[in-house]
Amino acid sequence: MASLATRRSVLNRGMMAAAALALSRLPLRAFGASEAEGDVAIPFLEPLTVEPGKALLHWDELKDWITPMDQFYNVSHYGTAQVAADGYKLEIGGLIDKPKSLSLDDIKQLPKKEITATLECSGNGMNKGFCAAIGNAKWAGTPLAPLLKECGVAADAVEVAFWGADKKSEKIRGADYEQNFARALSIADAMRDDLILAYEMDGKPLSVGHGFPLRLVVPGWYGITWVKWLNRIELRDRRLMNRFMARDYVTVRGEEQPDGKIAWKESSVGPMNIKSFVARVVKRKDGTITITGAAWSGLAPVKAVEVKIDDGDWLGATIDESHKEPYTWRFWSIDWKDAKAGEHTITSRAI
Ligand SMILES: Nc1nc2c(c(=O)[nH]1)N[C@H]1C(S)=C(S)[C@@H](COP(=O)(O)O)O[C@H]1N2
Ligand SMILES: [Mo]
Repeated sequence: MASLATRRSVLNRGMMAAAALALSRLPLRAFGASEAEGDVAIPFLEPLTVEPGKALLHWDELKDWITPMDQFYNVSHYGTAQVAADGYKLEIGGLIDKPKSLSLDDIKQLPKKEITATLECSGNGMNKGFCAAIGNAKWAGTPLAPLLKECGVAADAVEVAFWGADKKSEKIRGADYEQNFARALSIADAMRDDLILAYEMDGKPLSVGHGFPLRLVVPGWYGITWVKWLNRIELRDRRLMNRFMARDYVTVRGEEQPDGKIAWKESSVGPMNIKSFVARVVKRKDGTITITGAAWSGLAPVKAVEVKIDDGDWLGATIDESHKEPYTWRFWSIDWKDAKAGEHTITSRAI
């Protein structure tokens, strides 16, 4: 999980997904429902492989803005926690005036908010075998900020830690410590008005794998912060420096200093970086090649997507305006009219 960026860079380059295709040599696969009759998908020379039975995004079939549940990835570092709704409690404690203990029904009585947001593992795109750990879903639950305010956050609290029910023994300097999964946010980040404690995904109760009965949803931030099986929220006066804050999910980034030198800085993963991906290539009846893909970023919206074929110029792609929310991926497409038979490389970038 390393990224290099300098402060001077003008464009934020997305993950440059290069894909080679053969326009004539590979057998053309017949194509599914959403395309016009006669369209044929052109397979990539280096297809992304998805392990059978594993829920991962099938990029080459990308057409649903909301990711089908059976393609929605899972990452669970300490295995899957089985939490019964019966007897479940969310404890809110630490540096607050009024600690709370809420059942699932108590939480469902609170104001409900829906937000469609793209969830991506920060490791997504690290290597060819891990390019499909992303999905878009409609999450519903209760907003976090009013609940924290109601509890009365103490003046000396600096951080909010979110604990999951899943746990494992971690070795720290030679000794073993049982640890629950946890991530923390600064008070300011936790008080954003669009964070929710979600109990629904796409209109249904969260599945066990996605965090039943409750998970934190942090729109625009990488998945690591979206704590599943959430059962404790704790206000703290010192920073949590556990495995998932301070050892793993730490990026190394070169930042240009005033003297022009690069200083390497490590920081905990936070908002999502801008990325784009070439998903599908389809040959139309009239010979036009339509290239489609997705682009997404964390807190700032995607403004444009550009596509390059082989060593050609960057060409502006059309962004689908019918499907957008502030924290969701955007689908894009571009038509290529004068394609010659042979192998080609397609690269996309988002701005
Ligand atoms: N309790 C808990 N929450 C967790 C994790 C975990 O291991 N335990 N993994 C995180 C990571 S790294 C990611 S990418 C997302 C994945 O969410 P999903 O499994 O619902 O797709 O959950 C996050 N929340
Ligand atoms: Mo992740």
